[in-house]
Amino acid sequence: MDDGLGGAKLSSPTNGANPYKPLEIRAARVIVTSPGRNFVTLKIETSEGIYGIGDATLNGRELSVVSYLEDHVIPVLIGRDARRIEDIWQYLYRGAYWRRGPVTMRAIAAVDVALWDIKAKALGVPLYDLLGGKSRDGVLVYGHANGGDLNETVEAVGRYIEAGYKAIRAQSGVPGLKLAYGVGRGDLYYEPADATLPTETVWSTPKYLDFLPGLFEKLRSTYGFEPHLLHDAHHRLTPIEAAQLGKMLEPSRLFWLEDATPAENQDAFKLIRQHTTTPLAVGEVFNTIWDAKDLIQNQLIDYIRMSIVGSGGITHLRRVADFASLYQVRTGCHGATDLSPVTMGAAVHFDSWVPNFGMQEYMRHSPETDEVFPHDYRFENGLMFAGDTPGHGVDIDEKLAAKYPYKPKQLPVARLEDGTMWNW
Ligand code: CS2
Ligand code: MG
Repeated sequence: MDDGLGGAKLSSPTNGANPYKPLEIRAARVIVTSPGRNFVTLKIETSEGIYGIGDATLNGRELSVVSYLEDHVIPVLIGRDARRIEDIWQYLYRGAYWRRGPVTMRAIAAVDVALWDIKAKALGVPLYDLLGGKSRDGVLVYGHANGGDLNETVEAVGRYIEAGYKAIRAQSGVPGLKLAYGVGRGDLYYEPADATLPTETVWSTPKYLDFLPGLFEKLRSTYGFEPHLLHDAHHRLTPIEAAQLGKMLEPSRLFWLEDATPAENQDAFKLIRQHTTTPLAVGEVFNTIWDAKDLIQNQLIDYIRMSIVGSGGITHLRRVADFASLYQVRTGCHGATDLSPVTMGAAVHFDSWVPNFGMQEYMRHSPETDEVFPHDYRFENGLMFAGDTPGHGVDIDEKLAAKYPYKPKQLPVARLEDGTMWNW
């Protein structure tokens, strides 16, 4: 039937019955739990009884996001149609007036991921299908090998290779430095936020630069060039020191050198690029596309490490990934233990879809954490696989979560040997 205005009436597969009814947001609450470490989770419930959950954990500053959600976001969510993800995203971003930043963008991320979870559940599909379907079956992940010294670290990398990992990040204690970044208890778990007040660590770049190239030479001579090797300089170097390190590591052909220098001044990476071809990854502390725009546009990095929880959710990270793909920059999402299984679940769906996928960080959560957050993603032979449960495939056991009350913990700080405050 033609109404003469060109709006042809198409026959619908469900004969007009719209399975996809308005989903009014009826309630939302924040769940704080500490099964091994602190996590903040937002649960949104709708009129059709369909609920969604999103991660809002900001390591060492958790309660700031709890307040942002409870005092400022949840009151404006109630009554809205959960299907309108984009409008709610814009409402929370533009409507905040005070844009960006780790607290605001984590609060927005929690709402966003919960809404994508709800929409996928309402349509009965796994999240990757909503994003455009799988571009790959399994996503390449890297694990964290670390040791108190060179030999311990080399052995730890060996254990990861035996466990089927194809990519391993290697972090080691540095001779002459008591507490180096990335060195923790045992192989699988490392939680930096380990004390109620920040642990003071001492850093020396000269000691680190003397030691680190030797570690990767040893790793390559021991395991060859097949395993992908990664390293996190954790924002500790000046641009020229980062250039020196990148150059010294070139023969070891790293998959990436991460956070070589703080990136507030994105142009700082020009100096590094001038001197080395070691691939560069950055972005875990970024919150919006603006933190990365110049780095990507000027081809100053190879991997963008922004995460779903850190950068306003799937809605915003999709934009970052699409922008990065124009410059052949690939994703390398942050996935440390302080990003909850909810973020890991959503990330594996995102990674299964995103065309310019590079690598996913996978720092295992503790058994207690996995129990509180049942999930259907699985690790097999160096790859992570998304499940097919409708939604992002992660849930929260609220009764169990209540057994683990919040424990105030802060991230360490770093000072140079002369006492100067430095980057942890
Ligand atoms: C690190 C993180 O995994 C990484 O790449 O940079 O472990 C980081 O130190 C923590 O997420 C901080 O909370
Ligand atoms: Mg890092």
